[in-house]
Amino acid sequence: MAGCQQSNENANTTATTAATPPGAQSLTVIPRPQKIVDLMKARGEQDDAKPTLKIAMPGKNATINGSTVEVKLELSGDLKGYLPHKDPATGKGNHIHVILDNQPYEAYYELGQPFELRNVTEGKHTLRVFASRPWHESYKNDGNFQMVEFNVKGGGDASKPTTTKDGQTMASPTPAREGKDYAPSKAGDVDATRPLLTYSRPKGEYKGEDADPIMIDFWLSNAKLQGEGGQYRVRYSIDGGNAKFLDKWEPIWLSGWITGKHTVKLELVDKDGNAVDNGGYNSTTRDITVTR
Ligand SMILES: [Cu+2]
Repeated sequence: MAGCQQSNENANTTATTAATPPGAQSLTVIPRPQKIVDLMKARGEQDDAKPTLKIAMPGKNATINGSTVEVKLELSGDLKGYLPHKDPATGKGNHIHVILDNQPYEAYYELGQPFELRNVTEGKHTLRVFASRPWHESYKNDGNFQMVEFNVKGGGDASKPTTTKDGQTMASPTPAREGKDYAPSKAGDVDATRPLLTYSRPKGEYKGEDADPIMIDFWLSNAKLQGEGGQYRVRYSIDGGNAKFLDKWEPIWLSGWITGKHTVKLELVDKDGNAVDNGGYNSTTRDITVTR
């Protein structure tokens, strides 16, 4: 009996496909990791900061000629020592999450120089920004989020696949700027005054001790969740599995990820569980990879 069961288990676990099937892993929500609690203590008052972030460029409804869009941000408010900066030793630090359309965010560390959105395709786009901590948890105070719409004329070639030139800096007299080559995308038909869920984490690749637990975090505009006196809920599902709900606007940490590819879906729903659409941005699925 036992031997039979064991061989079945082996058969199941070796049949690894591209995406992890639901049920192959059991995820649990765990409290904020001690490592982060300790970091917060070490940071002093910073986690009580109330950053105010404004997009100085591109201007609201501005038209940009060419495929490179310069982003300039103004950070003010009650910062309590909060300052975006990448520590060269650890590669970590406070940073801004910058989101073109509904693509995965990019990290922007040194606000003294512009961040470049490169190879942006022609047409209408949105840009969303908010200040985050070294472990990618966003500040959630009023004022720490801004979205603008802008237009690109003569932009990047949408028919060409985008190649990331990470590490491949062209010879240039000016220091390399932070920036990102973008895959083709366009703005959703989004209304900034309506409920808007902005997907933030997780994204990309998770390795070693960063792969467990993994944080889910998002920004919420014009909507209050049920646990905070509102009518909305955030629904999430991992690897296409059962829907779970978040009724407070705060991050959660999920433990128990198995190695491989996973999908994370976040959606804003109303009190009846119906999806609340806003230009397609309120339902986002990201692929992440866990390696060990
Ligand atoms: Cu981040």
